[in-house]
Amino acid sequence: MSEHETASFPDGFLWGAATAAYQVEGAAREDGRSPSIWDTFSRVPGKVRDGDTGDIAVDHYHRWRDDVRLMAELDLNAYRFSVSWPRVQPTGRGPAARRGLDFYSALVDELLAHGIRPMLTLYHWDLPQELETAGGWPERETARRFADYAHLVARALGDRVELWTTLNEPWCSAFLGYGAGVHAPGRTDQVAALRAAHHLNLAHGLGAEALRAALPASARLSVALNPSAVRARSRSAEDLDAQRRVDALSTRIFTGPMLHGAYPDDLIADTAGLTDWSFVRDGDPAVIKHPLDALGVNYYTPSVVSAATDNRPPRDDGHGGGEHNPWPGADDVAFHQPPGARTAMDWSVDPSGLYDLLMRFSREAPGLPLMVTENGAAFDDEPDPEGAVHDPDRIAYLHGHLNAVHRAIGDGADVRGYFLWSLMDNFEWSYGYSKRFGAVHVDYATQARTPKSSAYWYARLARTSQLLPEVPGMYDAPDAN
Ligand code: PNW
Repeated sequence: MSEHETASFPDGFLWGAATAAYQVEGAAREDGRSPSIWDTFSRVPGKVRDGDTGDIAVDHYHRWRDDVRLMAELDLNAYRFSVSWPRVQPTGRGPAARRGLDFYSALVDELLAHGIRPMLTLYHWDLPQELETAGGWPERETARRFADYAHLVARALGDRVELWTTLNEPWCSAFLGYGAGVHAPGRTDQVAALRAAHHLNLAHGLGAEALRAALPASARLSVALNPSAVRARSRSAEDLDAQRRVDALSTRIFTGPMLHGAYPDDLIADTAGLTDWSFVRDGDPAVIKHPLDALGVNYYTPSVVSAATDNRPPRDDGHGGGEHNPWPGADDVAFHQPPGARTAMDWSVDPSGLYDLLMRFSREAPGLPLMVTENGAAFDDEPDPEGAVHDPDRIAYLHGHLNAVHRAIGDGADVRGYFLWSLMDNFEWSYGYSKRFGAVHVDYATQARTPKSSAYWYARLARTSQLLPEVPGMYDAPDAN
């Protein structure tokens, strides 16, 4: 099957788009919501571009009905969103905030009324600030709090939501949040980051147990990871070792315990100079290995690494450009810009990384369905004088990556769905509103939503499950469908 033929996706394939609570909701102080670590962090001068915050974001907390209508108009059959922990359990402990839960309950009902399957992520980085003040993810207690929160959400929404995801990208939470300090809570302590990774793993396991106990048997549990498609710059033993180490720190630190019930020996050896891992207690790996119904893969760009043997300039690995290393114990690994076209994030476009990851997990975890829980690109999209937003670069990006997904399915990977990041432009973490990942353009002054060409392109795909060979310019108007 070549890129010049139409590619058919399986029946029942989920065609979705994704968002996350802090990135879209706004309404930061409404209905009893308390601050999350991102409310705090975004107020620290210099941490988020232009001093942006999620206070208003794209006002989805008030515009959700219109947003669901838009999803329906775009023929999506699934929507991946996250629940804001501080909105439904403001201090991270104790009883639920009823009005916060009511918001998600109404959202779920509206999605179902439009034939859109909700996929709910419990944690997309917005830890209640009170839990961070008590120590945050480096502390074991936070994992127990998460399980309690998971139970509370499951009891409220479990009768209608079938697809559950515990965590989104725990790598970012642990290593960008506690190691590099470029994400909330902005700490720069490599041991704290490793402890955070373990307690996020434990939160996943305890959370999965709590979900199972509260949900009907038909519920499907998953986690969304951002595994690295990491390549060595050369075949030298040193560069291959750099690749192995980054693979351990980015991916196997999570898939080891989650899929196989143990941390990789090489990871423990590589980090022996930092920690003896005594924060991992007997029994933890068995909890973390709780059976999953799907594995979510978020993918944007590959990495290229080498051993750094000389004095090199400050690292630039595309993780926010901070001065603190998000790779504990790997100060002697250099990151290089992979070849190819770049997005507005300066991330290189290379769909083969997605293919490789899907094939890897289909071999590593036979029988475990896969979902592409995020894939997409930021470009500098602006409306033309008529108000239309043409984004041929995004169409090309999506087309290439969906071809990679199709090729993986043809080669035996059991991929059940694809979620475009993102439904609409939103708060892009430390980049604020400066990076637009949406298929739908948002005018931040008016909150007007305008589907970009890529949204119409994707709608056609969602409607037909047929990926056509690329014809440049074909989707530059809504009526081109
Ligand atoms: C993911 N990195 O974030 C998140 O799940 C989304 O919330 C986010 O908007 C999207 O990808 C685009 O960035 C990432 O530095 C943030 O490697 C940073 C990195 C990876 C993913």
